[in-house]
Order: sequence, then C-alpha cells, then structure tokens
Amino acid sequence: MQADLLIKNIGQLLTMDKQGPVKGSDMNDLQPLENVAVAVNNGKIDWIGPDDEAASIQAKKTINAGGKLVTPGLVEPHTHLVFGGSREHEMALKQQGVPYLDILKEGGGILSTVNATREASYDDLLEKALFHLDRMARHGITTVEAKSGYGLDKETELKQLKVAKEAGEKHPLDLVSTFLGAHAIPPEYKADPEAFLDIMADLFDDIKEQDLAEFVDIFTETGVFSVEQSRRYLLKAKEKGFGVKIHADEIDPLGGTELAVEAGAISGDHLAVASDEGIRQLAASDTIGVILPGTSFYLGKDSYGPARKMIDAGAAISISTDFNPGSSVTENLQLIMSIAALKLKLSPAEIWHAVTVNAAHAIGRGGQAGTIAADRTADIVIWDAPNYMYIPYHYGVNHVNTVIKNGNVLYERGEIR
Ligand code: IZC
Ligand code: ZN
Repeated sequence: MQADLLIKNIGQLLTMDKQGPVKGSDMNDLQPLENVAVAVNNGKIDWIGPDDEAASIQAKKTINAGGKLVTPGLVEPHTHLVFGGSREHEMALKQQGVPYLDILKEGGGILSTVNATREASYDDLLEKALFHLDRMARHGITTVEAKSGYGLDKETELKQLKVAKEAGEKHPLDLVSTFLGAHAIPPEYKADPEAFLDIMADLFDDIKEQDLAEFVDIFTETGVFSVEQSRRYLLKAKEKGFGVKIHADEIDPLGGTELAVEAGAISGDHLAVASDEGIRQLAASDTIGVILPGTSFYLGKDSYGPARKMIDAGAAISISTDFNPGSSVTENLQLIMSIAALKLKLSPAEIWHAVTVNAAHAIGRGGQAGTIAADRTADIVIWDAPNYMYIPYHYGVNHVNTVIKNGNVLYERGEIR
C-alpha cells in the first residue's frame, strides 16, 4: 500500500467516530485505540490499523508519533473572529465590579468594538483575522466558526462577512460563517430595536446570494433582544434558508434555551442560566448546547452553568472559547477543556466529544470534521501528551506537537507553514 502521509507509533488514537451528535451518557463512552498507525491519501484518511502493519506501507512522508496521543483536529464552534481594536481598558471596570451589561448600556463593550470595526479597513480586519486563525491552528483547531456582529449597519456587517469569507479562502483552516447582525442595538436605533432588526433582516437576501453566511444568530438578552423579537427574526432567517443559532440565557434567564429548541436551532449557545424546563426540552431535541465556560470565568461568574445537568438529562453538548475581544479573550480551546473539567465537572471523555464530533455537528460539519475514520478529511493533531485525560489536566499551556490539515502538515514543533 502507498500513502501520501503515514503517522506511525501512535500510543493512543481517539477516532471520535460515533454517529453524532453524541448525546447524554454516550458522551462518556470513549474507546481509544492503542499502538496504531494512520495512513492518509489525497487529503483523506485512507487506513487505520495496527502499528505492526505500518512497516509494509510505502509513504511519501512518515511521522513517528513517538507513542503520543493523536486525535481529530479540534473544532471551534463559536467565535467572534473578525473585529477591530481590543477592550483591555475595560479590565479595570470589571475589577471594580461593573457588570458586562452595564458597560454595554453605557456605550462600551460590544459597542466599543463596533466603533473600532466600523473604522477599521477591510485589509486590517483581514490581517487581524488571519493572525487569530494562525493562533487557533497552533492550538490544534482545524475548523472554526466565525460570527459577524460588530458592524450593526449594512455596510460594516457585509464588510465583516466578506473578511471572514476571504480569511477562510486564504487560510488552511476551514471557516464556517454566521451572520450576527442582531448582536446589539446600535445607539441610533436605541428607541426602535424592531426597526433595527428589519434592517438586518433586509441583508438576508444579499448574504445568501453572495454565500456570505450559513447561519443567522441573535443575542437574546436583557437590554438587547427579547425572546419575542428573537423568535420573529429567526423565523424570517429560516424562511430564507439559513440555519439558526442563538446566544441564549447567557446572563439573565429569559427562556432563550426554550426558544432555541422551538426554533429548531442547530445550536443554543451559552445557556449558563438555562431553566430546568429549558434543559429538559434541550435534551429531548436535536439542538446542541454550546457551553462557553471561558466566558463565565472571564466575566467572574460564580456559576459556570448546568452542562452537567444537561448531559445527565440526555442532551448533546459542545464547548467553545467564545473567542471575542470582550467576554472571552483567548484562542486556546485547550484551556477551555480544563475549565470544563474543573468548573462544569465534565469527564475527559465528555470534553473530547464536546470539542470534536459534537462541535462539528453544531456548525453543520458533522460529516466532515471532528472524526478520524476512512474517507474523512485528514485533520489530525499529534499532542505532546501520553493520553487523552492529560490535556484537560495540565492546564493553561499549548500541548500541540503537530497539526495536520487536509493531509498537509500545517504546524510542526513551533513553526507554522
Ligand atoms: O464582544 O462582548 N456575549 N457577545 C455576547 C459577546 C459576548 C461578545 C462581546
Ligand atoms: Zn458569542
């Protein structure tokens, strides 16, 4: 047998090949393969077998994994990738205990990033997005979702979506785009949020025609959009053929989790203060809960949310960085895996399902990303770790040794190619 790439001497391989989304107690069922090898041809996984048989494969390139852990590339299902500026000046306000929604009400927070994004040139936004994608790649992420939502006017929302599209074309990582024009109420529409939502909904046709986003998302929150406004907006998006997502029940429990289920959202995101009824409905639905414990950490919340209850009730859960300049400023999904272990009390097996197969399903890539199996895209990470439990355990650093994207070595011991 011939191969473009052979990875041999794999100590532990996570294939994550259960039919997804993986729900409830199935998330805790993980059977790593030991002492195996993987062969790749034409960017796809071609063969997985015992390491003893690898010697008979003639490969153009061979990587000796040195007995380490090998997994699918991580899938990052919720980021606000494209933005201008940064918000380090808000750290002092946070330390004084000023709540996130109060900063927003005073024209800071999201609205401060909106000003910076409106002012930024297309090229500057693109360069910045590519920089953050590189960092995600170096941390083992091979597929990433990216939201707009820092324009809040037609021109800037389209600018952000076009930047995301070009970033996805230029960068080796796969990018899935979401239109989050309904992220905040811009000051000019403070008195008439409905009129603002109509303007954002006016963009649906353009976005579809130019293939600028697959999903439409809304921030359902106190001082932002109500459940009723969100319902109407998301139904319009569905009529136009978009999949829908919701920033739901992040800070105040408004019933966004229930709305995510009712609207048939592919994911309900945050859900930190979801009600018991919301959890029950989520578990009985096809909607994936995308939990963002890094945001709870960064906003200094006491409670990190009911992910444990959700899995125990039978729901499918994913986790994500929520990478954005305000409420979770990190590209390191490995750090989030540690926070999920320590604060959400998820097991290592549940965490690995959450960042691979379930994350892929949460962004409509269940058939492509998050799994190592024959004919799947060869998105593979070799970790400087002896086993899968080690990654959440040893926190705050980057354990990536080698990242393979579409069968090509993207990053290897310190250098990005
Ligand atoms: O820029 O603060 N929660 N949107 C909803 C965010 C956090 C991003 C931000
Ligand atoms: Zn978000």
